[in-house]
Amino acid sequence: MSKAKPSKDPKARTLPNSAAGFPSISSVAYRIWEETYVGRGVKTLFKLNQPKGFDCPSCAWPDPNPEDVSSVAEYCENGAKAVAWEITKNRVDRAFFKRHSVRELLAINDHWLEKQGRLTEPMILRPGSDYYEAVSWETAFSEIATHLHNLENPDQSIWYTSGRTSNEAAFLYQTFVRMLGTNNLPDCSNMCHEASGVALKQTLGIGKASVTLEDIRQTEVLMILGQNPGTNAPRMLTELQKLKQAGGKIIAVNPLPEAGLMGFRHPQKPWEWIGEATQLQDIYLPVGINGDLALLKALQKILWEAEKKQPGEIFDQTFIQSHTSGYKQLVDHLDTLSLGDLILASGLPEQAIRDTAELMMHSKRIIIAWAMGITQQRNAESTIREIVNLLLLKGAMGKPGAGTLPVRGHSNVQGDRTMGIWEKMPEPFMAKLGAAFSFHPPQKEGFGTVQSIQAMLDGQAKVFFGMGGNFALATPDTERVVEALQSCELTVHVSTKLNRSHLIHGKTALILPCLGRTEEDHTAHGRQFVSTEDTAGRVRMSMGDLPAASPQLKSEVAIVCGLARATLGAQHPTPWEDYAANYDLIRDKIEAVIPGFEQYNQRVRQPGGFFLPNGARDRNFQTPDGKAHFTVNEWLPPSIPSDRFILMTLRSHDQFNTTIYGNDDRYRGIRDSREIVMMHPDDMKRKGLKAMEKTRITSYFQGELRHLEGFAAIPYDIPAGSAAMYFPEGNVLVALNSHSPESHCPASKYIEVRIEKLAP
Ligand SMILES: Nc1nc2c(c(=O)[nH]1)N[C@H]1C(S)=C(S)[C@@H](COP(=O)(O)OP(=O)(O)OC[C@H]3O[C@@H](n4cnc5c(=O)[nH]c(N)nc54)[C@H](O)[C@@H]3O)O[C@H]1N2
Ligand SMILES: Nc1nc2c(c(=O)[nH]1)N[C@H]1C(S)=C(S)[C@@H](COP(=O)(O)OP(=O)(O)OC[C@H]3O[C@@H](n4cnc5c(=O)[nH]c(N)nc54)[C@H](O)[C@@H]3O)O[C@H]1N2
Ligand SMILES: [Mo]
Repeated sequence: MSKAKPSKDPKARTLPNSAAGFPSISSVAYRIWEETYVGRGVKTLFKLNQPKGFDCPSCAWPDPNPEDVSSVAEYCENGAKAVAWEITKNRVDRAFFKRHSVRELLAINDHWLEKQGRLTEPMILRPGSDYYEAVSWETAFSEIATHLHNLENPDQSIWYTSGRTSNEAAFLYQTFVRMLGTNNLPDCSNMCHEASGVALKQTLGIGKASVTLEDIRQTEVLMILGQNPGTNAPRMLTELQKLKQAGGKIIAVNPLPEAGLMGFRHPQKPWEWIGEATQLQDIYLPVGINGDLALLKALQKILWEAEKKQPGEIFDQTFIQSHTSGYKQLVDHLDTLSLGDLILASGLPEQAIRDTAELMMHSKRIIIAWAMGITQQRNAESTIREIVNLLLLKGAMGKPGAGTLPVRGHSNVQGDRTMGIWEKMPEPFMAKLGAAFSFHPPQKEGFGTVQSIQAMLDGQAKVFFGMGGNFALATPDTERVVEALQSCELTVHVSTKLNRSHLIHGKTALILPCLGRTEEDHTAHGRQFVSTEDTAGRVRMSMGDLPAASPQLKSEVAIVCGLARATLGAQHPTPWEDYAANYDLIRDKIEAVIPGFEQYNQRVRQPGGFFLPNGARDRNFQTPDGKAHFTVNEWLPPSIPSDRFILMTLRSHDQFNTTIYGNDDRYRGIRDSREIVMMHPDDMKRKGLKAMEKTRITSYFQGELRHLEGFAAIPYDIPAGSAAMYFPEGNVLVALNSHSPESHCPASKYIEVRIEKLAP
């Protein structure tokens, strides 16, 4: 991707050792001032995550109980940035598109594109033209319908979803797509927590977290692997602080000493801005990239040796006997492993691992949290199953203060999956969906994200539709994705802001602008609200209260209904117009199809909403034999040539996925550039690289080479042999076929690379 405004030379500074506090408040104040009229911004913040407000459009961290919500808003710096970004006063209208050709926009950076403001009306790019032009909603829908009717079969269309879409919109959307006749419903989850869903479903019968906020407050030990809460789930820090105050211990497993794990000052408690930050982590394990599997096995091995000496003292044998299967096979496997090899592969000092095991040995209430550092690996499912093994050995499942915590990303990514956004929904769901809408849902498994890209490249798919998101940038292997999208007959995006996916287009392209979370949604039936599901499985209502950014915006629900009518025809029996007017009717259908939504319309209106059933939370495991499963996972010590590194791609403090708010990464002490690669100082010396020198990076995958030039090397506190750069810039280096085996989650945190000095 070319960049019009090259960023300045990065300035690395002393690292902060705590997160939040005064700088984060001033950063929010600045952003609100910059993006909006002040009054509108501040008033809106106070509605965030409040019982009658809207769900924060940023992360999926669990919402507190209504009685725990203080009079001050429940928000964080990055949630506030996401809101400010949506309620901007800037507009991208038809005059904007007259001024700028697609070619010209392509040369400008992504921060600038989104910064231009909210999209205001539907736009079309006709074949051969370089300018988007305004188009009516009717024409837009009939254009899409015509393309769909021209396909040889519905499997030639791809229907992507990003995780901001509400339950109501997502449910109708997948219903429409399945009525059309395809299960091609890839989503951002395919690149995110897909591996967690797969591994947890196999072992515990449910692909979601088993704990709630209450549990986090009651746990003795919380282990956090591969997650950066200070930046990506800042509201989690408040809970970590409470846990510490209650005497709980935190173990952080991360190649980087992330500021949010080291210490925390509460941004809404000014008296904490001076003085000592709460020291958060008790043990910090600077694991090498992908050393987690070996670490988890090493911990189990040490615990097992102790259990052999004191039977029943270390493991919860009562739980194991009554609720699990596969215990014998697991401990036999542990006997075959060499502790020395495991410790070596983890990249950690033996004593640190022994200290961790010691802490776990004497604790009964343990929670393990994880995110992208674990899921975006080639062996993601195995590592997650090892997390489950460790918890099950301790009986730390389905009781207060114990369990699994895969921290979800997008604010409603979990709800979208519950609503059926998945290329392979199970048979009972399909049967009920068919019965509720009197049709036969397609049987054939659809494409996930990686398979969708391949299908477009192979000419098997010709229409791409994106319900939110930024497919061109978020997906792996950027150059091939560009080729894939450009080979389509039609690309369509339902979006709030201009992004690169609008510029990397098929022969015909459409932009359909929609309402955001913060905005009022009025229909013929009155003011509507939607609902979302957070990481802990709580479903609650979300109602925006700002006027729409433009009178021509439609809600995502209305867009799905309009498109469904245009495509399926005037005679089609589903009352799309009624659904578009009255969302209660959609919720009635959800109730009819999906277990756990009994009395949906009534319970979603209660303050705080309601929790979905969660078998693992109640030790009622929904596996074929009703037990939680221990698993034996293959383990091969990693072998990479000595001149190569393992590179991870991650988020800076100033972005939301592909939305780039700015070029700083405050908590890591990096300023003014995203075009950097973090390396251990010894590795830099070995490669003859001085600080800020430009590099040439080559990635290797199955004989394929990919290159990235000009990124500045920065000496950083990262294990030797590991390197880091930002997502999405690093995506050009991720091979499409480099993913985990079972869930096909792109291995964007495990890229084998060579890093050299760029020849002048
Ligand atoms: N402000 C903000 N909030 C967000 C987002 C955002 O972009 N901005 N994105 C949202 C989304 S969709 C998601 S999925 C989440 C993502 O939230 P995170 O998973 O926290 O996001 P990443 O930046 O990808 O960071 C992953 C962490 O894993 C560590 N890591 C990398 N490789 C390894 C490894 O091999 N082992 C271990 N133990 N650690 C490793 C990295 O050092 C980093 O700290 O956040 C959500 N919230
Ligand atoms: N290398 C690498 N690649 C990654 C990752 C990584 O860590 N490393 N992380 C992966 C992960 S975890 C994820 S979740 C994906 C994210 O992938 P996506 O979800 O596809 O990307 P986003 O950047 O979140 O999408 C941003 C766009 O969404 C639109 N938008 C914002 N709000 C709304 C709304 O309310 N409705 C609609 N319709 N549109 C809206 C805006 O136009 C904005 O430009 O990326 C993945 N890709
Ligand atoms: Mo994500």
